[in-house]
Amino acid sequence: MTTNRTFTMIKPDAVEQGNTGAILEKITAAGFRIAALKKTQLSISEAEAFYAVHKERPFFGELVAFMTRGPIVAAILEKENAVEDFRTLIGATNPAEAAEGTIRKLYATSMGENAVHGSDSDENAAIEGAFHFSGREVF
Ligand code: 3AN
Repeated sequence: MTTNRTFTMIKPDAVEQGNTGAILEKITAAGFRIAALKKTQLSISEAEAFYAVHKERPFFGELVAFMTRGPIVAAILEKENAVEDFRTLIGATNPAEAAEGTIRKLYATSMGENAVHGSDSDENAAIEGAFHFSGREVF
C-alpha cells in the first residue's frame, strides 16, 4: 500500500549552515506538500531509537553524536509516489555520488553529514513520521 507520504529531517549540518529555507523551497518546488513541520533537537536516546536499525554499523556512534549536536527540522511530506520521488530529489547517501541538482549534491558535505534524511519505504515513513509528530500536528 502506498500512502503518498514520506518523512524527512533537515539535519544539524544543514540547519547550522542556514540552509533550512533553501531546502524547504526545493522540496515544495518539487511538488511536495508539507503536512507537518517542526524544528526540534533529538536527545541521545531519541537518536539511538530513531536509528536503531543501524546500531551494529561502525558509524553508529558518530551518527548519533552528529544528529544530536544541534537542532533539526522534521517534516511529513505529501506527494504521489512520495518515498521514491523524495529519494530522487535528495540524491545518493554519499554526496560525491549524488546527481547534479539534488539536495545532497548542493548542501551535503560527506557521507555522514549529508544534509537531509528521507524515508526508504512507506512503512518506515509512517513509523518515522509517528516518531516525531502526534496526530494533531499533521494536516
Ligand atoms: P540514507 O540516509 O541515504 O538512507 P543510510 O540509511 O544507509 O542512508 O544511512 C543512514 C545515515 O547514516 C545516513 N544518512 C548517514 O548520515 C549515516 N551514514 C551512512 N553511511 C555512513 C558512513 N559510511 N559513515 C558515516 N555515516 C554514515
